Amino acid sequence: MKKIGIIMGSDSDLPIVEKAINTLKEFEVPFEVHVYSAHRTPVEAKDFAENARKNGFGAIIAAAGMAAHLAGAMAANTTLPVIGIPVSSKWFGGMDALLSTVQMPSGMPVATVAIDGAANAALLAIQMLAITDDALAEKLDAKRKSGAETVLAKNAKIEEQYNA
Ligand code: RP5
Repeated sequence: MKKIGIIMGSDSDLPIVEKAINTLKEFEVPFEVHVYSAHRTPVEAKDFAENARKNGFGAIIAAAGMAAHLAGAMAANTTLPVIGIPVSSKWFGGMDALLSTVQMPSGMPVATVAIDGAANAALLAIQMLAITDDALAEKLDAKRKSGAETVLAKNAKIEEQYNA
């Protein structure tokens, strides 16, 4: 199976990124985690993206806050799919990172999830791998089913409380 690369701009992003790590673990999808910054360690960030395909990666998740150029910098140096996680910060609540991540120029796509949406970033990466992996697709189906059952159980509780 291809690996997922998880890159974060700072170790301060880890509490958010852990949601992606835990989701990949749940699905038993192999991954690597690195701290590379588009601004502070641009050489290492570029090197990772340039070599990611030949190093066995299938997609890259890039998490960054503030002037969040990391996902775009990854995309500039690979044709693997890049998923951006805009990480929230205290000043603008993550709107700065959201716009920096999502507003890519034409020809250079970054699939951007919600602010701090790390679990969805992992799920999207897994869905990409599942295009050619039926066992992984079955796991995704099972996860959707259990998610629906959880919501229906909550619905039943609320219906009983208010509609009796
Ligand atoms: C970004 O700046 C990082 O992704 C992080 O979200 C933010 C703040 O970094 P630190 O100052 O906490 O290292 O590059």
